[in-house]
Amino acid sequence: MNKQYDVSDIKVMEGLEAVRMRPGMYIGSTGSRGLHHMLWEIVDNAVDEAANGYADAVRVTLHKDDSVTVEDNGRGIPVGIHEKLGVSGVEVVFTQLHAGGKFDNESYGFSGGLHGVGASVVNALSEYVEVEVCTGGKMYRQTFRSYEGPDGKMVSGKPMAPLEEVSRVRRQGTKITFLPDKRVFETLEMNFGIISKRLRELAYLNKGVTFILIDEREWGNKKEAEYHYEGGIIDFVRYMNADKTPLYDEPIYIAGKRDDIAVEIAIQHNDGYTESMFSYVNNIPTTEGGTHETGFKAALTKVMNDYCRKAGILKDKDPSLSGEDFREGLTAVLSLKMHSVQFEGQTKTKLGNTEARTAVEYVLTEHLAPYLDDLKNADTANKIAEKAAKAAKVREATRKAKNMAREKSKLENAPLVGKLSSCTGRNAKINELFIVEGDSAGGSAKQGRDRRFQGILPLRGKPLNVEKKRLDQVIANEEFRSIITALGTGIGEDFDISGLKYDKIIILSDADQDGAHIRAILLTFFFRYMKELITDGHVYIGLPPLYKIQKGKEIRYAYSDGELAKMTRAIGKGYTLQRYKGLGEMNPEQLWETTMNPEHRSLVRVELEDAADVDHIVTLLMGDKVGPRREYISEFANFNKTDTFEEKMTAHPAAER
Ligand code: TTJ
Repeated sequence: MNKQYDVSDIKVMEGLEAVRMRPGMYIGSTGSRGLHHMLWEIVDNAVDEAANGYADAVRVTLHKDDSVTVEDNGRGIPVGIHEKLGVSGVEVVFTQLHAGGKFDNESYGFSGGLHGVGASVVNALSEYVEVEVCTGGKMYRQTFRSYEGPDGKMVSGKPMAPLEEVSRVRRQGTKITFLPDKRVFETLEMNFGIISKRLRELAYLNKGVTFILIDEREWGNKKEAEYHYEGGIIDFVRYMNADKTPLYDEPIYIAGKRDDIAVEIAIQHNDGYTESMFSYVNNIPTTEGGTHETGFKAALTKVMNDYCRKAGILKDKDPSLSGEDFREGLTAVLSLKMHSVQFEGQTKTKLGNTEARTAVEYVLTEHLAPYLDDLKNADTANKIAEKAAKAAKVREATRKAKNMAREKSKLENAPLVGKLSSCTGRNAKINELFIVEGDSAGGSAKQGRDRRFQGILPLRGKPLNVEKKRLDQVIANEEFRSIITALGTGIGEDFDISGLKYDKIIILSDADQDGAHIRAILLTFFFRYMKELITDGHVYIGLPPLYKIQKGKEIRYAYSDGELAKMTRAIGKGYTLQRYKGLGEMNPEQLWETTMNPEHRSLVRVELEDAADVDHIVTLLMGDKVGPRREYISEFANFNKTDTFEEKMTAHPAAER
């Protein structure tokens, strides 16, 4: 080790220690979200390499000791000595804040604006990181560690030695293994479902790249998933329409570039009424939409209206169709790759760059207009146009009906709130509304509640699945009408949060499949028609206990299997155990004590991402066809394809040189 190395070493350490002092600032939280964020930081680097065409496989392995390995078959992190810093590129990437991963911006192409904090942050928050780079026929290795120094101060992400050449190899790529530090994170348990879902999404967004997830944490129960889509977002759109009836067989696919912004669009209408738009920028979901979605909508409306006039579906005297009409039953994926991304909005998932709007408008117009004019696409074009024309007619009829209903309700002046038991207090800032599954649980809730501030609305059976319905049909549904009336906000375009009569809307459903389904339907309803309730944090899920443990006079409740195991261990022998199959099995006092009393209950606040996720999953689980549902359920099943990855790791053309 030379002097220079020591000097830069000290400077670097200060940076990483700052990350340790305030982990939340760099990865959001030290809970499960933050833990997964660590993985995404590393995965993003491998995906960048693949997105730029230098790698075609990315593999994630979850190990028994809670460490995680991420590997790709790309060019490898640079191993040469950095001119100014005097250490290898690998060391720079893992020890320099901000430089992490974005070591050489020129050669990096597009990378995510939000996720760019990178590898050095992961290093700072890991007990150890082992880096293996294969490039130019050689394998290199370096290890970093975090530990308590002799003075009691934490040393973070310190290189144990400079990058070392270890052997000769033929393949190329980068392999990172890291163990998140248990002194930083509340949990080290990564979630197979969350990771596989994200890897599948990445596979759709990066066509041709194979993503593999291996979970070897459980003895004798190795789980694997592999995702690879030659069609990319075309396959994504097909998949999302898989349990619906598409209006035409081939999705419309458009790709183009403008002002250094790469735009990719896939579109397919189904015979339903809802619009499902999934937009991404640099592989990051833009849940709140933004300029690119605005550009998409504007261009789609313009191009389609032009077509309708040309094709004679609209006559000169007819008014143009609205954007909504063309988006009825539309499933679309919009994916942008661009530099200097600006995210806005409450959850920083809304694209703000104005040039993105122009780019999408340009690319869509440029490609969609000739596509529609092409005679071999006439059938598709006409189906879209005719569906929109019909949607416009229905919209007009709905408007009339709504006006009539409004007039009528004004006349009668008697809001219908069927089975709602309101609370006596009038303070909307503290009042709570429990939406309860089933009449019997509803009855218990009514008796058990604190009527001063808790209102109860029981739901009979399953509410209407809003996924397949138009707004007027949703409004006509009795269950939803009582929810809408109880809340006092109106719905859809008429939604006005200032009318909200409750601070918390708490969904109480059974801890079984049906309960989950009902919860998903309600969340989808709120997501689609009262989104602000969710973004403003008014929607909660109540968690009833799963078990009652009684020993003598002492009664305790367990809310998870883990908690049950802990409790029964602590209690010892001679207890009785009751498993609650539904809310209805609890008497009013028990329901109050365990689930409704603000001092003891646990609630989960629903965040926009959760609701958007539900939208994803709901689309999947609620359709009429059985095929795709089965696919979803067996998605996590085993299939042995590891060897293909080894093949890919060595067979990539760039590897042979
Ligand atoms: C940078 O520009 C020169 C050629 O190599 C580029 C590079 O760094 N490629 C690269 C980085 N491939 N894979 C990575 C990478 C992979 C993982 C899993 C983690 C990290 C931090 C980087």
